[in-house]
Order: sequence, then C-alpha cells, then structure tokens
Amino acid sequence: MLRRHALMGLAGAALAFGFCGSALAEDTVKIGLILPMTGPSASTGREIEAAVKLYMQQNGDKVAGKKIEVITRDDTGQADITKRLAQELVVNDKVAVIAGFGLTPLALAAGPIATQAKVPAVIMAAGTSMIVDQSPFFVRTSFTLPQNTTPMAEWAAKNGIKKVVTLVSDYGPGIDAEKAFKDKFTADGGQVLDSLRAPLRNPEFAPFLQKAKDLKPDALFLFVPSGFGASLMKQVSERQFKEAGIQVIGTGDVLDDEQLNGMGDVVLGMITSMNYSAAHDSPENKKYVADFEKANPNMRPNFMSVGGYDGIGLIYKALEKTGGDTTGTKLLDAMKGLSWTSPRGPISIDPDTRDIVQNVYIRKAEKKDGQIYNIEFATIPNVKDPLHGKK
Ligand code: VNL
Repeated sequence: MLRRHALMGLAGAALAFGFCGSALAEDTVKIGLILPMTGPSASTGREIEAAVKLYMQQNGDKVAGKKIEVITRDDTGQADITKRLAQELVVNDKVAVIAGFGLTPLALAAGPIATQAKVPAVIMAAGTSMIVDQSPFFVRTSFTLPQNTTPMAEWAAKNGIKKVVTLVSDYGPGIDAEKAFKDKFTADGGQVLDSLRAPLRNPEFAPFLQKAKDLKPDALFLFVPSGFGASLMKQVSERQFKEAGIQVIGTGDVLDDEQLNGMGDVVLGMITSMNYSAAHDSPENKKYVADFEKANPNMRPNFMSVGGYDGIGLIYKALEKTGGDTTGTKLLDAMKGLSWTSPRGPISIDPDTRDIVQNVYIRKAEKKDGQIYNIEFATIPNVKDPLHGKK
C-alpha cells in the first residue's frame, strides 16, 4: 500500500514536472550548436562559439517574446558523433534549429536528420558547394569554395600569371577549389600544369611542395581548411618559392586570421581571395572586431566567426518574421531571401538555393600597426556559388 502510494506520488510529480517542462518549452526556443570544440579543427569551434555568444550579448536572448537557449555540443570533428548529437538534440532536447558543422563531412552527416525532422540546419562553416543540395532544410551562412576561388583565378589570369600548379586538401572543399580554379583560369587562357592533393588528416606537404616547385609554374595555388594554414606556410617557407620566383596564391582559408599573425614574413605580399578579413574597412566590422577582441582577449575573429555570427543572426531574424513560431517549414521559409549588412559586407540568402550571396575580396597580406592582416584591395560584389546549376 505504502509503496503504491509512493509510486503514485512519484508519477504525479513526474506529471506536474512534465507539465511545467512543456509550458517552459513554449517560451524557450532551443538551438543546437554542434561544433568541433576539440580535435584538429577546434579553432573553428572556438571562433564560432565566441561569435554566437557575442551576437547574443549584443542583441539579448529574447526574440518575439521567446527566450533563446543555445545548447553547444562538441562533435570532436567526427561525423558519426555529429549525427548522434543532431539526433539527440532534435529528439530529446526538441531544438527548433540545429547549426554549426565545422567541416563538410560533419554537415553531410546532419543532413538526413534535418530532413526527417523538418528542422532547419544552419551551416556556419562548411564550404563544399553541393552540401545545400543534400537537404531542403540546409541553409548556409559560411561560403563556398567555388565562390571564394573563382575571383582568385580571374585575378591571376589578369596579372601576368600563365602557369599554375594547384595544391589542395583531398576532400570536398579542396576538390571544389581545384575545379573552380582550373575552370576559370583555363577559360581565361591560363594553364594548370598539375593538380596536387594532400591528405586532410596529418598532411605531409613536403613531397607535394617539392613536386610543385620542380614544375616551375608562375604561381602555386593553395587551399587547406581553417587551422591548417600555419603548418602549410611553414613548409612553403622552407621550400623557398619566393626565392625561386614562384608566386604563392590561394584562398583566404590558408591565411586564416586566427593564425595569420604568427605565420611570419613568408606570408607578406601574398595574395588571396576570401569573403572576410578582420581588416575589412567598414563601421560594422570595426565594431565587430573591437567587441569580439574585448570579449575574447588574444583572439582575432576569422571568416569562421562571421559564419557563426550571421548564422545566429539569421535564426533571430527568421524568428522575428514568424512572430516566434518555431515550425521548421515556417522558419525555413522566413530565412529564404533575408538580407542584411554583416561585418563582412552585404549578404543575402538566395531563396532558390538557400546558399549565401556575398562579396568576395582580393587581399594582400601586409603589416599594419605591427600585426599581419589581409588588406582588401578589390571587391567582387554579390557573388553566388558558381557551381550551382552546373553539376
Ligand atoms: C571546410 C571548408 C572547412 C573551408 C574549413 O575549415 C574551411 C569544409 C575548417 O567544408 O570542410 O576553411
């Protein structure tokens, strides 16, 4: 008897708690942020998490009468963990949106969960063109490699470079960069002598760099993901490309602001193309960099950080538009076509592809106030991913 009462009491408490829980859930919008906070891409996780926190500091944690709660989870950069975390966040935590995804394979792992649960998935970091085609619930606030690479190929062809060797990390975004560079550069009359691919994990660049140097190109084009640029540039420096009269160019992933200042003189004068530089000259960016560096001493915001900052911004703006309605399809529709001024410049979400449209800048690595920055000197406005519709 006693035991039965005790059990009933427990059940009653559980019911009451459950009721409270769901009433609370209606006032709170949960966002699952899945990032590599440890492992080889931890800097990407740190930058994005810091930027999301900054946005919430600046804009508050209430939108359309709802409280925003971000739940951050570390996938350590492994796709099976990303998938499990996405599932747990959707099923157990009932998040309205999942977001983050530090690398292409991690974003791809979350796609089926977003599709099945009809939950928008905001890609804040990954850059392989085809990702957004893999789920109708994907929306991207980062960039694509073809978007950032094509202007570099155009600049090279216009600036006396005739023969290039490309060297990229051997996975989705690297292969996109290789193809985008070759397509545009050869269309503009240039020649790609060889397309080299180094393994993504624990890359040993030396044999590839030696091969590239032996081919005597006018320029070496590089892509490695965020966090790998410093070790690549150290080996580039040891091979003495500058001294051999070979110009080194690349996407801005290589000269990532997070590591750039420690790379040394080898990078000075190097030309890259990218969607963001911490030195971008606008009032929005000056405030962004100052606030970011104040909240995170010894950290400089990089292109990953703005993917996170604008990603959470996109979720806020969509919630404002739906009046706080978190139905997945409604949030997704609200995201399509949104446009605003980011620290990187004007951006919008293409309503047809759910991919970001943004300026791409050509930059030169230079010393400014004793620190190394990528100084923008040319702007290619409103660039869409050039591979879309051409696959
Ligand atoms: C990817 C592309 C990752 C560009 C990156 O850094 C990057 C990706 C982590 O799609 O995996 O700089």
